[in-house]
Order: sequence, then structure tokens, then C-alpha cells
Amino acid sequence: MSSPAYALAGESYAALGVDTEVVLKRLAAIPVSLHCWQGDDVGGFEHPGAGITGGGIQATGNYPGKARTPDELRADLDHALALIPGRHRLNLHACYAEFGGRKIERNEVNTSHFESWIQWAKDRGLGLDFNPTYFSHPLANDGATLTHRDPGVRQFWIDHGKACRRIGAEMGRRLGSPTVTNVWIPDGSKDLPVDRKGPRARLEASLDAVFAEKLDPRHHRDAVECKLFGIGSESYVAGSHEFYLGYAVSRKILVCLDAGHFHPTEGIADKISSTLQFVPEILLHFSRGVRWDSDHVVLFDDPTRAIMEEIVRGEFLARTHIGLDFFDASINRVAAWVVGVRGTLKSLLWALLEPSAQLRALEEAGDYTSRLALLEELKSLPFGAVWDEHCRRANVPVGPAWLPVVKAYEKTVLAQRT
Ligand code: RNT
Ligand code: ZN
Repeated sequence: MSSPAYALAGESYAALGVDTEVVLKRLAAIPVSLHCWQGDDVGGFEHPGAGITGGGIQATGNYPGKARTPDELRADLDHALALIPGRHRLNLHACYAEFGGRKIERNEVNTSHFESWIQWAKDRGLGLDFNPTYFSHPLANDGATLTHRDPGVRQFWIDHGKACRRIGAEMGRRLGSPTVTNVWIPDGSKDLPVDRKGPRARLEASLDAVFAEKLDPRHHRDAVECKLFGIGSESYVAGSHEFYLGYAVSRKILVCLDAGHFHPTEGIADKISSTLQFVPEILLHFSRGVRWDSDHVVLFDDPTRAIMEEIVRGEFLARTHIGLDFFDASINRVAAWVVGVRGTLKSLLWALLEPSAQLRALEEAGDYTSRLALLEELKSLPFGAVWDEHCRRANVPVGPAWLPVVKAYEKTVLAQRT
């Protein structure tokens, strides 16, 4: 039995030609890739006390209770996943490898270092996504990795990328769902570089070496992520949007669009239909930049909805991998996941509930008055009742009822971590 509020909401949407039952079925089948790094401030477990060093990214805040071990991180993820409707994916970074106390270099990582993660994902029926880690490492601390002037350092990072692609493909094979392995490097310059060309030429050659091995697309996809600037790379980033767009188009691989990686008022929604005109698929990093690429928790807000509207309107869902990229250390980290994933899913539901046939007909008829009027009226439809029904059917808390669950977990588990 559906709730009375949902039954009424269904009638409102039906009057506009939208079948909420069809929408809820579609929504339930779309996975979001949860980023593991929200749980420990992008620290990873390569060695005790690991944390972000350099790389132009930074987690701020010191809220107590961050995961200190892979087991703690997995427990926190389980807790978050139980409060989020649907079946999703986990996005891992190479620095979350488990070495069992041994010292393993990044160019030597292999699937055996991710066995516990693969088993964890398998037990829960989740797919995995993956990322080589090109930061928080002595050989990255001068701000260069794949663009490095020193061929030896470059080779080290090329080997890391190759190793990670193999791990990604193996994860995809074992879990029966292709892994997207996303390459993001921090390489850039704090102050005005004289040579902007050299690092980009080296980056192209390094990427070609990383991607040289052909991997089965049934198990694996490659993505490259651009960025405008970072902390310490304000004046120049080698892997800019133009660079990676050109690279991905010419190699027919995925472009990763991170919502925080452009000029402060520039959204990524309008980039989707342009990019997908020329590359097979895209990866999205949902994030919320506040005045800069600050990686705040994703919300059910205008920019997030605009991205989802584009994906749905363009019928791009099958060619879009939905990922998250935020890290807030100033609030409960499990709650951050729950807020961010629920906000992402709400935005997706919002887009799926749009009466697209009607809006399109108005546009094609040149009736822009009605198009604008209808878009505005949609905002006060009983959206919340449909979202609540989705949560109810997925057996997760409805509305703010998830919050006391996280608060109890904080008291019994997180607060005990010192
Ligand atoms: C950095 C990129 C990148 C990272 C993660 C940790 O600006 O957005 O995606 O945030 O790889
Ligand atoms: Zn990102």
C-alpha cells in the first residue's frame, strides 16, 4: 500500500502526463558511485597517519570520529548505505589499498591489495570504481607527476596508472560490472609559467603510455578529469578542460566533469550535451564549490538539478556515470554521505518527474510563454511525497528520520575513536 500523500501526488503528476510508478522504477535502477574518501578526509591507509599532502586539494575541519582503518571505513559506509535508497557503487582511490603492514610502492600496487574491498563489494552486490592516486606522495610533492621533467619520476607515475587500470579491470571482471578508472593529476604551477606547452606535451605522451594496454570494455572504462586551478596551482593546470576534451575525443575515452572544476559561476550542465556529442560516455563528479572548488557536500540545489535535467532530457542516462566528489571534515562524515547521496538522488528524481513530452511540444510549437510558465509551476508540485515513497519502498528512513540513526552511531561508535 502506498501512502495517501503519494497517491495524491501521483494524481498531480498524472495530470501532466507523468507516471510516478514508471519514474520510481527508473530511479531505483540508477546507481550513484559513493566516494570512499568522504569517510576519512582523503587520508587512505598506505601507512599509519596518512593524510592529504599537496595535490591542490584540502579537507578542512576536525570533527571527531573519522575512520582510521579500512574496517572502520567499511563499517561507516555500511551505516550510510543503510540510510540511502537504492543499490549503488563504491569509488575507491589507490591510496585505500591494504598492504598488511608491508611497504608497497604505488607503482607496485595490484589487485591483491584490494581483496577486502572487492569481497566487501561482492557481498553487497555493489560495483566498484577506481582512481590512481597522484597526490600525497613524496614524488608528487613538487607539484608534478605525469608531466614531470624527470623521466624517472614520470615513469613511476606512468607505472602507477598502468597498475591501477589493471586493478580496475580486474574489479570490473570480478564484480560483473565495468569499473570506471578516473585519472586526475594535480600538475600545475602556483605562479606564472613560461612554458605551458612542455608539460602538456609530456602529459599527452604519459597518458598514451598509461592507456596503451587494451582492456576489455565489458570490465573497464577510462576517464580523464580536468581542472581549472588548485591550491598551489593557481596560475596553471596542465590538465585543463581543453586539454582533456581534446585528449578524450581523439582517444574515444570518457571525460570526467567535476562540478567544482570550472570558473565559479560556470556550471557543468550545459557541457553534457556538447561533450557527449563527441565522446562515448562521461563520468560526473557531483560536488558543491562555495566560491571556489571547496568540495562542500552536494545538496538538492539548482546546479545539481540542472545537471540531472540535462542527463534526463538528453536521454544520456545510459552514457553517464554518476559519481560524487566532496569531503567535509567539519560535520559528521557519515551524515555528509547521507545528505550528499540523498541530495543527488532527489535531484535525479526531480528530473525524472519532469513532463518532458509536454515541455518539448511547447518548445517545438514556439510557445516559450507556456514553456516558462510550466517550468515554474512544476516547482510547487508535491515532489516530496514521491521522494518519501521511494525511501519507504526501499526500506530506508523517510524524511529526517535517518538523522537520529546517525546520531546514535556517532555516540556508540564514532565518538569512541580517538
Ligand atoms: C581534485 C579532483 C579529484 C579528487 C579525488 C580525490 O580536484 O576533483 O577528483 O577530488 O580524486
Ligand atoms: Zn573530482
